[in-house]
Amino acid sequence: MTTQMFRLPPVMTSDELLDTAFRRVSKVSVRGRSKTETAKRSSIKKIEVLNNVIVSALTRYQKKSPSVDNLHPFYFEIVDILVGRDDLKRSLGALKWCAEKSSEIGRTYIKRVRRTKNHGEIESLRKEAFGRISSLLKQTSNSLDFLIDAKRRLRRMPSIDPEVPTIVIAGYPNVGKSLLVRAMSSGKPRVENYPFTTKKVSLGHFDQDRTRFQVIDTPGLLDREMDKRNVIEKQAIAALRYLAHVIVFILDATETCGYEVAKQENLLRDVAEQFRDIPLVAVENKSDLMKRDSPRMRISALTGDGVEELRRVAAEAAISRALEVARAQESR
Ligand SMILES: Nc1nc2c(ncn2[C@@H]2O[C@H](COP(=O)(O)OP(=O)(O)O)[C@@H](O)[C@H]2O)c(=O)[nH]1
Ligand SMILES: [Mg+2]
Repeated sequence: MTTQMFRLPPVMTSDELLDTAFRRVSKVSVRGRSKTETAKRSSIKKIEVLNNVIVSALTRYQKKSPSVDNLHPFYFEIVDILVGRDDLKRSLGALKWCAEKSSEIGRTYIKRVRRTKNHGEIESLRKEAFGRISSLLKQTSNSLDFLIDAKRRLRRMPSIDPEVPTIVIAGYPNVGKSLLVRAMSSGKPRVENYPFTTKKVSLGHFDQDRTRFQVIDTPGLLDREMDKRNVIEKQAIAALRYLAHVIVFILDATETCGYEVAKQENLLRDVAEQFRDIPLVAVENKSDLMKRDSPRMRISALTGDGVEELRRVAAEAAISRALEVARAQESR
């Protein structure tokens, strides 16, 4: 399974590719023993060059594009959201078709040039071959444009390793998610794109019992009630299912975040429902601001109080979930 980021190769538009190919064609210079032989060899070479430049580019685009089917399910979902896996497959398939068709045209015309006895026909056959290959490539321009656009969209892919046990932090805005990612991480968290939220997610790491864990927050995703979301946001959230080994849900009992506790409890229920099979730890943050008894773990992302204990609990839950996932994959 590919865990690397899904990247497409650089792709040229059909016009750019034709320009490149014709520039190469213009450099062709061959000689034969007679005028007719020179004309034949030159036309054959030109058709070959045009065809080779186009076919090798199209083949390269196709070969260098990672297969969607081998993607980790987290990235599979994200690629599907960002570009649509069916459209992506269709576009790559169109390139393959175009490359085959172009080779076929090239072969046919080279044969015809070779066979002709009529000197005047050589040049017109070459022109015909060029015309047919050019218009074939123009028919594929939509697919090339699609891939160029897809590459741009895929820049919003987060570079997260889905094989690393992952703690996903959820909760309303301003409850302390970002600060907690920072408090739990050994270094400074990285800032990443996540599709369909304009907000950046923080991504940190820590080591516990010689295992590396990653912690990620979810602004714009798991920070308001589920029924307020559109289809795409729901899909973006669903992708988290393949990433999260444990969810840490933050409550802010001080309500300095601006949301009533009752509302926060509703979101907690939503998230628990959405990620039913994934362990969930609910914690109360900002313990430094307010003393109170609670059956839940109390922490302060600001002072670091209880963070060590949370790291231990979350790591333990993440490991058992990771084992469960691995076992489920084996028995498949
Ligand atoms: N006193 C106190 N303030 C906190 C604590 N955690 C977060 N904050 C503050 O709450 C605000 C929102 O925190 P932030 O991490 O940005 O919340 P997010 O929107 O959930 O990511 C910031 O001003 C933080 O400094 C805490 O444990 N104690
Ligand atoms: Mg934040």
